[in-house]
Amino acid sequence: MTEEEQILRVCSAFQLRGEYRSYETITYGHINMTYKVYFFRDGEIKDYILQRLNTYVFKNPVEVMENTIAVTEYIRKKIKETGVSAKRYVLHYQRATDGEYYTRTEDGGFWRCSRFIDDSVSFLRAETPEVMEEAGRAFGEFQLYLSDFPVEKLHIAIPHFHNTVMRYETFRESIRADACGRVKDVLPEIDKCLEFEETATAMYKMQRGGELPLRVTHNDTKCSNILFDKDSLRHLSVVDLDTVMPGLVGFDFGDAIRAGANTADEDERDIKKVSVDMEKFEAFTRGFIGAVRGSLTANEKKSMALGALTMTVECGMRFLTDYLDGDKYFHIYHPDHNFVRARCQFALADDMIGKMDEMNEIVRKYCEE
Ligand code: GN1
Ligand code: MG
Repeated sequence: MTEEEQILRVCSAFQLRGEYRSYETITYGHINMTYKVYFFRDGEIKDYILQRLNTYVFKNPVEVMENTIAVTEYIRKKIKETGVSAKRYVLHYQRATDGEYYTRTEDGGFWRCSRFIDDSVSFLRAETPEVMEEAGRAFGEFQLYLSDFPVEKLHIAIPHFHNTVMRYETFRESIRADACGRVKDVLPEIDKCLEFEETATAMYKMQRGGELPLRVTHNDTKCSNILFDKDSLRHLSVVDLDTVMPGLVGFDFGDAIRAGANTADEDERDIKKVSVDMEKFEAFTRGFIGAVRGSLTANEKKSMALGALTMTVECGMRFLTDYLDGDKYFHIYHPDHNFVRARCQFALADDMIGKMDEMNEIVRKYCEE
């Protein structure tokens, strides 16, 4: 079966009406396979997003969908209560013929389908401080929408996802196993990662010690996980809800900085180009802290910048671990992709260490405003 035939089969399971026109592959994500499909109905193009969930990463995809539906329904209700139509502000998933929000294919595929939000765009990286500030508002608002969500209803989609202590253990196991004989080629990066250990595990330990509260968090706050209105560039909806779980607000803040405030791409080879763009850092802080400020504890406020460093080190460590394991987790587009990504994250983390005081000062300023 060709890819297109498979896509058509999935579309028919979701009873997408109208005449099929075409599809395109969206290559942003590192985990799931994402396609946009175009149908023609009532004189108009209707577009949908089809995703094949990565079941190596998400061992229990049904639970992932239960979380996603619970969260989107919760947000939809809140938006509707304000008298606004939620259509463009939260994802709408389609039911398959059997009533479930997913369908399976014979080759073991697990698929879901949502309507494409009209006139929306997303960005791999925030090109301007204005987009970063809007991204801050989007994730801050998301945090507020879910602040009273019943946490016990959420499944843990990936256990220990931001448990940096355990991430270091796994990293050491991968070094010991050296499954692909790559350890000898990446010794400086391994050392670098280990150097960060004390700092990068501090927040997790604070949470365990009761110094930082668990909240419902998104856990993958890349700029590419926000849809913006294509004209006004106002945020519409947060997407990719696969990892919504209890977590630390500083990690949601921090991962957005890691992904959005880097002066280079996540997989930049030339690490001289990698640094934190402080204007974008400040813009995101203004948007995010402006939205959540009132709900933060004193320790949370103090931990935001450390959250950025923690997420950057953790992400670098995850890329490097996957490189050592033989690239089983993240999609790669060339053989040393995970290694290049890891080296870039560590360079960004180095730059953050030098800018820690400045970052903390900016956060403090917006918390007090
Ligand atoms: C993955 O699926 P995607 O590309 O949005 C990963 C995140 C990483 C990110 C790095 C479930 O996100 O944790 O931070 O890549 N998602 C999962 O770009 O592991
Ligand atoms: Mg994701």
